[in-house]
Amino acid sequence: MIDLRSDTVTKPIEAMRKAMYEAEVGDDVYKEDSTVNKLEELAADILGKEKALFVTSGTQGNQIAVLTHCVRGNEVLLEENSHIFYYEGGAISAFAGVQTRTLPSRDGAMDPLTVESAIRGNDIHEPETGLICLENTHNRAGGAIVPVSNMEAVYKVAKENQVPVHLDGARLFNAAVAERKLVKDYTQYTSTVQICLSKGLGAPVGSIIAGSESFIEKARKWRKRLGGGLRQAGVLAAPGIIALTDMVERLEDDHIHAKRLANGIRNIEGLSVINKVDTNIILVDTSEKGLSSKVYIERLKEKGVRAVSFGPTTVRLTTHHQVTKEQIDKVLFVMQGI
Ligand code: TLP
Repeated sequence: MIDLRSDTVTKPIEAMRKAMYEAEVGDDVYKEDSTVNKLEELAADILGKEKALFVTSGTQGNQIAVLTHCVRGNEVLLEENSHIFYYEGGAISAFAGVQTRTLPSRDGAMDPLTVESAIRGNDIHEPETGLICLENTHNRAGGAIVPVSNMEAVYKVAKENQVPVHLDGARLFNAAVAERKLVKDYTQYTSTVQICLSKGLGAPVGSIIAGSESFIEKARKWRKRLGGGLRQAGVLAAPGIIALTDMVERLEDDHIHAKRLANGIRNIEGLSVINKVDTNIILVDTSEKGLSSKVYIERLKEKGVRAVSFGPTTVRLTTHHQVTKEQIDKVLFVMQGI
């Protein structure tokens, strides 16, 4: 089976399993796990923030960020197809008691003027804007890179209005590698950031949130309240260190594979690639084949290829470190036959 459902399906490489076995551990709720501490220091440095916190998942990291930044009754501005709005089970309203206000975008980049006009202040009738959320790369926009210049413009507006900015950077390293930038180039225009260790970077579990020292102290308490205070978590942090040190540069291979796959798909009658393919995600429209995404995905599965639906006639294919060039060519062969 060639599994292109997501880059979350990747299994830890041998060096990660070895590091898990050998990890020095302690009780992380007492901040005594030296491997977790090392991962958090490394991540804070890479992300250009004062402190970082190891959390169980991207979803938990985003939720902790909203809980820490906001109070109940706040409004959160976020892109209309963002993961926090679309795929987190309504958690920000369920847990943080905030309401969402979604804004349109072009390939994940919201217009700073639209953001500015959506910010609400202390009028007695209105909810106050507690947070602006960005996502880079943007998943539902097909792994699209939100330009640093756009992030800078949104951050400027946010600062002028004293509203914090949280970045869902689940795949931020994909953007940085594709644009030959540092992740700090993006995170300098955010108050806080969440990055996933368990997607293209290949760790089995975990995410990082990073921000100011006072933010992370409050976030640590929210993590505990949510049951995310882990004990000998060094066994999970150890592969995270390898993810950040050894697995970043190789994301370029995933991007090369994605472009190869997209180019091949463009030559198949009845299929069209509907995203820019900036990074490791390809969105394919199946409508001209007269097939729904569900049926198309079933046919792929029968022939040993897995994908997910991103809409009635949209299929998402995602490359990752367990997909080789030969497998990409095999997928194209399969798709030519459907
Ligand atoms: N995305 C998953 C699914 O939830 C859709 C995927 O397969 O792409 N932010 C972004 C931008 C994400 O894409 C994801 C996961 C998350 C946050 C949540 O991360 P986890 O799965 O660790 O909670």
